[in-house]
Amino acid sequence: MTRREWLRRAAGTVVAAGLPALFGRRAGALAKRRHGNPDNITGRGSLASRAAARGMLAGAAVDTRLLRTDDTYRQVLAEQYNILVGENCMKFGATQPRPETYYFNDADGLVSFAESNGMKVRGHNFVWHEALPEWFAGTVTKENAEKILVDHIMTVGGRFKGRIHSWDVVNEAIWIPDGRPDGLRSSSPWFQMLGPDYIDFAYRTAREADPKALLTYNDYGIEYDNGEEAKKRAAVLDLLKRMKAAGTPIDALGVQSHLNAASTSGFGSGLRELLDGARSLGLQVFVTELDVKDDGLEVDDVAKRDEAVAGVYRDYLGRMLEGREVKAVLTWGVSDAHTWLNGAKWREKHPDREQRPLPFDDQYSPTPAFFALRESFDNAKRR
Ligand code: 9MR
Repeated sequence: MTRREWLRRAAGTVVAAGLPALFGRRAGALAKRRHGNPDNITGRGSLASRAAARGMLAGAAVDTRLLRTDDTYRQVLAEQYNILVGENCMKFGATQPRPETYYFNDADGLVSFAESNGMKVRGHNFVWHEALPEWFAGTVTKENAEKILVDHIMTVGGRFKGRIHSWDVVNEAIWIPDGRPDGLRSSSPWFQMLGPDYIDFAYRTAREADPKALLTYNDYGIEYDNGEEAKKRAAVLDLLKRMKAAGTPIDALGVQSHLNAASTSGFGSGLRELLDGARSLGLQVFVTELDVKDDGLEVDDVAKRDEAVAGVYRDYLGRMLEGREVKAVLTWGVSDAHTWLNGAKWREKHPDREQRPLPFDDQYSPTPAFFALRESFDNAKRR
């Protein structure tokens, strides 16, 4: 039996036996060995329930292939979260594979799964320099870019109108290495076609497409206390300030939170600045893509690496959830078996070792990060 077949069978057993989802015999034994006797992690023990008790949302990015094919995955989603986001299914390239053709099967599947389980959905994303369709480069010009942007936002936003908690309207528009004083990513095709105004324009269009969705600006590399991230953080806050001053409709800041257990930088005044900055502009804050890389750790022992990863969850969320700014925490994926961080490119230091960045391991057993995440909700003030 290959490992994959074994995993599939093990997952099947859990579901078929109708046992409390994550505690099939094997998963339960593993969880016990690693974490002592785990208390119930479903129902009132779930992430969703602990987050809700503090007026927050707990969520994860969803791989729609797994949503279609993996019963255990669906069960974990339904039990653990009260908000979902598509890891890829709502991106430009996924929803508009040809200039005149939109594709919504995957995104529709996500939204209906979420709704039938009483969960909210984040939209990710309308405007990004990545995940563009192949036709984009040869078709989009300075003359037609505005129309293409409007069509895209009105069509995709319109499709899910009234059903989206928050839309990441513009994603990752700040890139300090491009050298502009305002920090804008001038290498983005959107910038090159439309100039810096594409940002405000996209938000105004998104408001029209779905007036109820909270319009979010989402970025990464703004979490740590170090010079590089401090510059990016300041540029993000300046951008938000300019947008607010211009009357551009924006409701929230998404802090992606792709963290690194081997980082030599810590968390502190930078996060405070970010949260204070957002609050003073009247913006909500969402932790949108939390995960913790561990390939830089010079330790092979899994338990030790898991503890280090959990320590980062605890430290980071302890600070992020200290005040009342953050209303939602989503991880970028569910189980270590399916994380972008296990793509070859992201395992530079130890390419032979799988990363363990998420709250569930590859057997869907809760990891120490799960418990750290749950405790962070428990320790937070009600909002
Ligand atoms: O995890 C996503 C991966 O599967 C895609 O190939 C990639 C390109 O579309 O995007 C990844 O998700 C990114 C997210 O959309 C934006 N922030 C960074 C995430 C990780 O790269």
